Amino acid sequence: MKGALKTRSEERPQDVQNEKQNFSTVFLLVQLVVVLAAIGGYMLYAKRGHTDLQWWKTSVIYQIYPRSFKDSDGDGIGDLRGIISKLDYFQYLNIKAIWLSPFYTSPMKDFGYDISNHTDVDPIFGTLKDFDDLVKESHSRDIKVIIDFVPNHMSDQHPWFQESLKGTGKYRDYFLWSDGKSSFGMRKPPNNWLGVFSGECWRWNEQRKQYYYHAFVKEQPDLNYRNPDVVKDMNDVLRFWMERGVDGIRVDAIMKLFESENIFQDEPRSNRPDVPAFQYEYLTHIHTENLPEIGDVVRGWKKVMDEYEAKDGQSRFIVVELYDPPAIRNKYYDYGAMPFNFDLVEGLKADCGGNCFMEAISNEYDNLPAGEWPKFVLGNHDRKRVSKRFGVESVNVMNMLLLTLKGTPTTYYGEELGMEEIEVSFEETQDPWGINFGKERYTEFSRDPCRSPLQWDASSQSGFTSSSKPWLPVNPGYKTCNVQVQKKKKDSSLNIYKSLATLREAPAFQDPDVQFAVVNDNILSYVRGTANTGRYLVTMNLGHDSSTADYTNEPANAKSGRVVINTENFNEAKFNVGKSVSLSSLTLKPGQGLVLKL
Ligand code: TEU
Repeated sequence: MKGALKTRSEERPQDVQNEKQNFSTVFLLVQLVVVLAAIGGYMLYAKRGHTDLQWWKTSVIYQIYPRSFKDSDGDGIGDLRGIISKLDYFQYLNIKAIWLSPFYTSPMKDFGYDISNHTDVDPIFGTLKDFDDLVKESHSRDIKVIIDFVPNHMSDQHPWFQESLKGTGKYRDYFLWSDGKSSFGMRKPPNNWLGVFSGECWRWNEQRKQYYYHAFVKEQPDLNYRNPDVVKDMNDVLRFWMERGVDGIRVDAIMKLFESENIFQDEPRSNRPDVPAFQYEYLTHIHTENLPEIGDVVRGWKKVMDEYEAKDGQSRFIVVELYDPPAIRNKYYDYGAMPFNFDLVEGLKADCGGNCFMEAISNEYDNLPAGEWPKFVLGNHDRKRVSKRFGVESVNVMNMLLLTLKGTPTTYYGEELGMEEIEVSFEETQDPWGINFGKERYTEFSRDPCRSPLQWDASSQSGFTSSSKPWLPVNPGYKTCNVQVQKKKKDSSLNIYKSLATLREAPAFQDPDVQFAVVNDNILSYVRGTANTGRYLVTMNLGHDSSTADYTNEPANAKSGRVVINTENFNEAKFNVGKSVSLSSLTLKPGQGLVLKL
């Protein structure tokens, strides 16, 4: 054995040479392994943090209300060509998904949510060719296109309803028809249900000599989903748009899809104080909202979309619209759709500050079914704008909140500029919901004020249209609040939004959970990210008083942080981007917010 071992002196030069070579080979191999491990680790990290999430998790969804976005032909109403002409705007903002409110053929009694042909574009908005171009142009810019799908009702001018009026043939039971009931010899609707926009929801039709049910305006009869042909035909509508390359759908008014089979049942009173008997909230909607039968229909849509996903491997997205708490809305995850979360749009207590916002946000996270993805919305075409609800001075901090939370954010057009609402007199009000409530109360309900044209520049009608009369007036403040002006100003709402939307793509703001830090009546703060992704502290004063706090403990666990984004309203150079800020005693005034790299 001994002889088998060689001492150093016994080694021949060739052996030494071999050993040297072996050593350098091993060294090279080790180096290679280290480099490969680093690449692998990085890929894994990148994958975990970002790339394996579907596009609808990583992107902001930007809602376009086509009437108000950009008019290309001078009729005062926005259109598809107008949108195409502005697609670069989304690239500027780093927005990767747009949702278009209805652009289909419509008599416009509810501004496009009353569809008379589901498979064509209304001439006001353009043509199918324009839509195809919009999809093509968007995709070439890496922007996904989500369309509004309106399954619950349609226009009374739709051929299916016109056929149904005859009372015979295939379309006879496509809608909810009833003889009503007789009370003291008088004909009456079958029940006490109310329309969502308030008032009656049963309308007598002389031709058919029956009542039909309409959850919204009388020109929007509800479809009857207990008829399998309706289900099938609406699936085909979906296929039509999937064939044209759309990436997702936002489903309108999902909660109203079914009504109790026995329509001779009244809904009970809600006993909510100060609600008059004709107002929708007067009743509790046990026969007309969120019936379990909706599940199978939504699953059917998911199946249709899965067919397309299977073809090209591209994830398709379904988000459904309902204003309900997690216990109700989260059922829609089981059906294959993401339910909108409107907790930040309505239901926040007056004077909501840090604690109260945390409660609203936790309501989403804590109730999320395992494996499902959270989401947040700040506004839409049915609700008051952020500047109206939280104050003009809070626009930036609210965008900071929306874009730094974990979950898919939806931004309503113009919120990136902090657009303000317009004033519309009762005489000029166009929205049927407002009109229903009369001169006394129309401002509570009218949606016209949040639908004014997007303010592009300081030229006539804010560059929205060449017409002298846009369909709704442009906000008189457009000369200073517009895209062109804000693009040039480094710390404008627009550029803060752009920075936030860009930062949001960092792995720290994707998968890692929100870890709440200092939270009090004013401050809401949280840490995003891990040691792997890099960590950020987001802190915002959402209350009414100045607040000084120590952030150095867990989860920030740092003495200072470097400012990455601020809300611009600081007037103190120490909060400028790039500055290091001490976390032991940090003061924020109402409306101020910071994103700090730890
Ligand atoms: O809205 C559905 C709808 O009724 C909610 O906005 C409503 O405020 C809530 O359910 C009341 O509790 C959708 C569209 O977003 C809206 O623009 C249409 O007018 C409506 O459907 C009818 O299509």
